[in-house]
Amino acid sequence: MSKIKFSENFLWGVATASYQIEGAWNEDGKGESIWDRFSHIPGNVIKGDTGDVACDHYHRYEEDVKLLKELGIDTYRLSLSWPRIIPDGKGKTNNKGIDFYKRLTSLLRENGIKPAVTLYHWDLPQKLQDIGGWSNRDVAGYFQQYAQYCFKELGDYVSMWITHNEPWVVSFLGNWYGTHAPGVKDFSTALLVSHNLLLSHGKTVKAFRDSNCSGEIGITLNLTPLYSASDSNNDKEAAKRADGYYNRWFLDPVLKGRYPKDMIDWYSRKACVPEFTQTDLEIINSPVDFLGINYYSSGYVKEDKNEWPLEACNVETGRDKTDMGWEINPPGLYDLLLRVHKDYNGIKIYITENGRASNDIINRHGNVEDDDRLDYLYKHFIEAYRAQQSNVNLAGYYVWSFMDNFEWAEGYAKRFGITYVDYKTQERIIKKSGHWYKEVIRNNGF
Ligand code: IFM
Repeated sequence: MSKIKFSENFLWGVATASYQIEGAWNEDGKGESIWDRFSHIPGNVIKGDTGDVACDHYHRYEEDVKLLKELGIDTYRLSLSWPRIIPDGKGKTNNKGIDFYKRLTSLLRENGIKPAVTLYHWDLPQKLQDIGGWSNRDVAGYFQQYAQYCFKELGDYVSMWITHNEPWVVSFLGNWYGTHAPGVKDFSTALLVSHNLLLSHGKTVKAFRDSNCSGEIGITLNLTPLYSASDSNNDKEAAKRADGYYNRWFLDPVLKGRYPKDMIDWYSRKACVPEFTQTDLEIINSPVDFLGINYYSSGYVKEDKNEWPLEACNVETGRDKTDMGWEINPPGLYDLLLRVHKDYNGIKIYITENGRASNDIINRHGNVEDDDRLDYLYKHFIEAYRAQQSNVNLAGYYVWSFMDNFEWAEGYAKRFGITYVDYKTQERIIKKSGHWYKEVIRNNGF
C-alpha cells in the first residue's frame, strides 16, 4: 500500500458532548435538562444509567486536556450545556456555568488545541420543554439569544461553531420514536420540531454574522447513504424516500433553501406538515462556512407497506456489525462525501463524528487492545483520503469519541472511546486505537 498523506492543514480531532461526559448535573447553579429528567425516569435508559456523574469531566477537565495534548490532536469538539449557562433556557445567565467553559476553552488554546463548539447536543433546558420544547417556535428565538451570549463570552477562544448536532435524532428519536428525551411519540410533532430546529440554526448563523466573532459556523448532520436493495422500481422509490427522510429533509433547506418536494407531498398524505414561509426558508438557508457530517453506517432499503409512514425498511447485507448493531461499510463514506460534494456545490466538509462501539476489556497488562476499532478507523480514513483525492473539500476529521461515555438510551454499556474510562475509579487509559491515532496525526496519514 502506498503512503497516504492528507492535505496540508487537515485538522485531526476527537469529539464529545456535554451530557455524555460532564456529570455535575445539579452543581454550581446548573438547571435541569431534558436528559436529566428523561434518564431519571426508570425504564428509559438501560440499567437505569444516568449522566449524573458520567466521566466527571466537569471536575476533571484539566486532566482530560492533558490527555488530549498527549494524543496530539489539533482540535477538540465539545458541546455546551445550555442549562449550565442559562438554567431556565432564557433570561438569567449563570456565571459559574459560563466560567467553566471559559476555563476549558482557554486551557485548550494554551495547549495549542482549537476548540470546536457545538451549541446544542441535545440537553435542552427542561424549563423550555415545559412550554413545548422545540415544538414551540419561540424556543428558536431563545436559542439564538443563548448563542449570542456564548459568542460574546467565548468568541475569543472558539474557532469553529456548530449550531446543532444531528437534528434528525432530536426530531425523530426524541419526538417520534420517543427513545430519546423528551420521549414524545408523535410524527407531526417531530416534523414541527425539525422545522423549528432548522429555523433556530438559521437565526443563529445570522446572529453570528452580525457579531464580532471570527471563526467559522456550520451545522452537523448525521447522514446515511441509502441504496436500493434491488433493481425494482418500488425498492428504488423506497430508498429515495428513506434518503428524503434521513438526509435531504435537512440538507436541502439548509443548503438549498427548500424542503424536498417529494417528501412534502409524501408527508402531507400521512401527517401534518409544519407551516413555513419563504422568509423562514431564507433564514434557514443563511450561508454556512461548512457542513459537519457524522458517518457511522449505510442502509439498504426495500419497500414495506407495513412500515408507517415511509413504507420502507432496511435490509441486512451480512456485513460485520459494531456493538451497536450497525453495519460497517467504509466505502459508504466515500459515496456519501462525493454525493454531498456534487449535490451541494462543493461545500467545505468536516467529518465531525466517526467511530464504533466495541466490547472493550482491559487485559492483564492493563491495556485495551481494540484492534477492531483501529481497523474501523483505518478503513474509514482511507475512504476519506480517496474522497480528498476526488476533489471533495474535506477539511478535517473528528473521531467519536475522545473517551467512553454515556451512550444515551444505551447508558454506559456501549463504549465508543479511543480512551477507556473505568467508571468506578474514573481512571482513563488510552486504548491501542488511541495510540495508533496519535501516530496518524503526527504523520498526517499513514
Ligand atoms: O454518542 C452519539 C453522539 O452523541 C451523537 N452521534 C452518534 C454517537 C454514537 O451513537
